[in-house]
Amino acid sequence: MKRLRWVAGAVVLAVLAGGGVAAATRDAPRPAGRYVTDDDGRALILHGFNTASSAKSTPDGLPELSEADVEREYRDMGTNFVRFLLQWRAVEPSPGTYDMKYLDKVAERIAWYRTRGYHVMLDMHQDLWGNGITPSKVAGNGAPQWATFMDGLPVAAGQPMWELYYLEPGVIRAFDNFWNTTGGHPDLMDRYARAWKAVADRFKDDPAVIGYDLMNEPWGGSVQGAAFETGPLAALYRKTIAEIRSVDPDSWIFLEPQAVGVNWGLPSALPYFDDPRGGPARIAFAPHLYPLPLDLGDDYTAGSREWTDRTLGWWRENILRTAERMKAPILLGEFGLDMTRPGAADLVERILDLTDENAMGRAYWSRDPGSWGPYDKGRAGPLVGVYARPYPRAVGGVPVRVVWDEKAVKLTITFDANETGPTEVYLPAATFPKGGEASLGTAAWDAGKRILTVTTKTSGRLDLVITPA
Ligand code: 9MR
Repeated sequence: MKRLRWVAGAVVLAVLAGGGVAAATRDAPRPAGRYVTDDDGRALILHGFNTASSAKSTPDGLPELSEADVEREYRDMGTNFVRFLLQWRAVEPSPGTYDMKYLDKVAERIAWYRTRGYHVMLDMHQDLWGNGITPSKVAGNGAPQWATFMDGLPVAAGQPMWELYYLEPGVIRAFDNFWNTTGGHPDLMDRYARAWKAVADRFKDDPAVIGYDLMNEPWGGSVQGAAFETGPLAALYRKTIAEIRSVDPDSWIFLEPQAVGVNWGLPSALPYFDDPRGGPARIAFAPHLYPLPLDLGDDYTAGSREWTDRTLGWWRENILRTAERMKAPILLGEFGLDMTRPGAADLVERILDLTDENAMGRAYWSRDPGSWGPYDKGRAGPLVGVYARPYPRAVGGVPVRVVWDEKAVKLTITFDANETGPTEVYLPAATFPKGGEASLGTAAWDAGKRILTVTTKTSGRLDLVITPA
């Protein structure tokens, strides 16, 4: 039964994706070679977590997280990035009023990351529009009640998967009113864009804040696919980019495609966006990856593993193609699964390899306690070992390829050196107990942070190989 279900799902996916997949195999795109950069212009390999799903339902919109949690995460896994969840309901509790106390509390949490050298991306999170749309116990979150207009349409309780609430008439109408495809609420998108301006104004000078993820997993309501992505979604992005740039010319802006379909490997139609900042654009593409067989409850084993691997291939090609059109670096903003299921650690490893090889940052969903997360009941689970992986967190040039060979205990970073600064490599204790040796340049080992800083030539293509000291 279960097998039938995913086979059916995969067939539907393959048929839907038909055109895109056929094109994909003819001219498989190459990694974009574009990177999110730090203040010195070094390429960043962003490696971290979504923090945290708990923010969706806390009354104050803050995740359940302490500074000790951040410290533990760094000690255990050496992450350098967090996709930090914000809630529009908390930013703008009533129309035009921005809650600066909430933003101060967000700033306090950002400081926990800043002192440990992290980059923070703020994510305006939503699922199923808002906390107001669903019967209680269902995880709708994000939009404030005042921006939720369901026009009396129902949302039936008891859906077997949370995503199915997206198909309920009340939820669809709430989105249609936001996108103003109903014609009844022309002000809502502007309000959203101005809420982002308030956030950007608050954080534009915070050196840890690398940028803004404008909307989590956009859903078009009754307008779907290319019509949605090039229509209302692009309109929202243009408005919001303009508002943010009116106060903050420097932070990166991360844009997500429609989630449904694209998360499974279908092509996105998201267009190129102009960045009015003056100077090179700082717009990045931030899709998610949730292979359909696993979404439907299967494991990364046997036949479903094969279909999942095909999905990863489609996803890679279609994402690279969209990023090329957008001329944008790529951040995989979410991937994740129940780590206690068979094959789960293998899939995470695969996705880490895929992102390394294709110049993408990544953020695992999510850093909440439980079977998906790194810790369960306070104890480290199987994810911690996989995620504590050697990686160059900043590169003094443009990376061409990063390859972690666990068997040989060898990390190879191929990059076109420029003059932006030294390369910093995180080396976990399990594989590099005494730190690392660099094949090129001069290296300094910080045993406390487990960072090897390598100063190399500043021009030409380099193969920097790191092996255990
Ligand atoms: O893991 C989350 C689950 O506990 C919630 O019920 C659900 C609805 O809020 O959201 C899940 O997280 C999703 C995230 O918000 C968006 N991308 C997919 C994530 C996993 O389903």
